[in-house]
Amino acid sequence: MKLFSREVAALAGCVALMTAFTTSADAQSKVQVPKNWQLLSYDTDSVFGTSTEKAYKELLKGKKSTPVIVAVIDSGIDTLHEDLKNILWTNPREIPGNGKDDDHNGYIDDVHGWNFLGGKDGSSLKEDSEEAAREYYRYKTKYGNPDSSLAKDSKEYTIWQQLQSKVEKPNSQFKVQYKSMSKLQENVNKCETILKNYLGKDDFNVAQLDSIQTTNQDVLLARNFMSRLLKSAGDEPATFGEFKMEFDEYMNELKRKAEATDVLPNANRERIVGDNLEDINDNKYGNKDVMGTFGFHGTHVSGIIAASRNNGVGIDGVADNVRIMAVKAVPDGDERDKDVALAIRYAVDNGAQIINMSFGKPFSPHKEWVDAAVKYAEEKGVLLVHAAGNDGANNDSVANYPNPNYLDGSRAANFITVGAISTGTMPDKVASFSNYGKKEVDLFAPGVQIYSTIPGGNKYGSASGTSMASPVVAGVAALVLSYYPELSAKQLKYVLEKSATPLPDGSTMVNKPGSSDEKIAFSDLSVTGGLVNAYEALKLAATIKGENVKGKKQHKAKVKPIKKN
Ligand SMILES: [Ca+2]
Ligand SMILES: [Ca+2]
Ligand SMILES: [Ca+2]
Repeated sequence: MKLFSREVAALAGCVALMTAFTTSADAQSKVQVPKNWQLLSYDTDSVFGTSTEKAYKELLKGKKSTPVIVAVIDSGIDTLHEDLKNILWTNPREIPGNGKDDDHNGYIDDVHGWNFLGGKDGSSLKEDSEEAAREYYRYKTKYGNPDSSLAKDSKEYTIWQQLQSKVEKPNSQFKVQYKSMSKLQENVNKCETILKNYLGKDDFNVAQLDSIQTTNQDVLLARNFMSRLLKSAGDEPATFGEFKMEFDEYMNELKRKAEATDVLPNANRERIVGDNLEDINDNKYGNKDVMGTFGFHGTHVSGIIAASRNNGVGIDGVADNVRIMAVKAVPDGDERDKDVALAIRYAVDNGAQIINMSFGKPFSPHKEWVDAAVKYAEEKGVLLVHAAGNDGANNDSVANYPNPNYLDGSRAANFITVGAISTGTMPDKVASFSNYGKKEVDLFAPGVQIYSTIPGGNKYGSASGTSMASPVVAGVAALVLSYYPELSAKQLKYVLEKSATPLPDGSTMVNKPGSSDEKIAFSDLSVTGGLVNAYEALKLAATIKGENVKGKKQHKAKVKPIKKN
């Protein structure tokens, strides 16, 4: 599952309430922060950003860097976006569009990456089920019969009971919720049609709505309804189109949960992708379409890492010498262990040095496949950066996959798990949705109201989630590696974590994620107790003798220089 936009869930709840009232009480307003707050510093800007701009100014002027390939395993990327097209990885040995696998890596015409959700006909799997529903269905055939003589004290039976309480019991609740939200969705759609016709525009924002003057009662009602709805979404300058995309995603999630026990969880996958889901060696499926139609999430994540800096348009990514490799493996719903494992292997085999993984799920039926891929990345010196999750949960006690804990009991040394902090000026510095864990979450990074690239014609917008915090860290890792290319993945992890900064004295107590009023020391929420800091990481990297001479040579020759605009 993609780990962002949880605000939409809250929003949908608040909208449902709001529609029941007729008062014009303003929805909660958000603190205005600079759009690039994740790059700023506490000492100069009073936000808990990464001190990236400070690092460029004070540490990196005139220094040489080496290109770093960062794979983004995600929902696809808008490869035509003005702020991304120049920083995409291009497979140097693949001739585009000739229907041949020129570099013999098993994937035909993989120019900017690969789509493991692709079908033979060029289409893509957008909607997949959730892993809990897939597991529920699998176990049901075994344990679903109440007369079953299977041992009720086995470990499997315990999992079956968990699945029942996670999937079966809340199902009727989700059905009710989906039904009532569908009514709201109908209203949204009706108002959308009225307003688009009246304004003669494909999209609109709050200011445009508020300036409508008319005696047409339908238009007035639609204006009032929509204006309040968008204001409650908070994330200014949200356009209706932006809101609609997130709202639809929320509705799809609700639908998946409502239908979890009624539909065959593998049907879509089998129809569109058609691989053998139980065979990891059946690995040459998918297609070249890394863009597709649902790349909001992957496009946003990629911009955070590496959107072209100082090119006069859009935003600045964290790192200025990165090539983004697009590996599509995350649909709406939960990603498959098989795709995750093969996506990691694809990235490693094609030269990625860092892999961003802004996704996660509570069950992993083929963890052995993912473990083997993580181990493979570890052997090849590739750093994995993973989002901690958005359930406000403690990862030390709640499972969140993938994770660095191998089934054999050992632990991956190339794996960083990232929690999200909020804008520095707010009292709740830790994002209320962020997962945490003194053992399982390594550090925190900005993950609320992050402004980045979105697909559909050189657009930009804000999103929140540990999905946004993870690429901030991947970006800082890439920045450090590009100036210190001899660092191994293990050293890179050490540098980022060792240099993570605590909250300043006097503000170390934070709201505990997932609770309404409990406080906790920020230092107890992660292994390092700190925030990623590019400035401190680069200073520390300068003092370390790198051990990765081989890796440097291996990747250097494969990358073309970035075209300047
Ligand atoms: Ca190929
Ligand atoms: Ca080709
Ligand atoms: Ca830019």
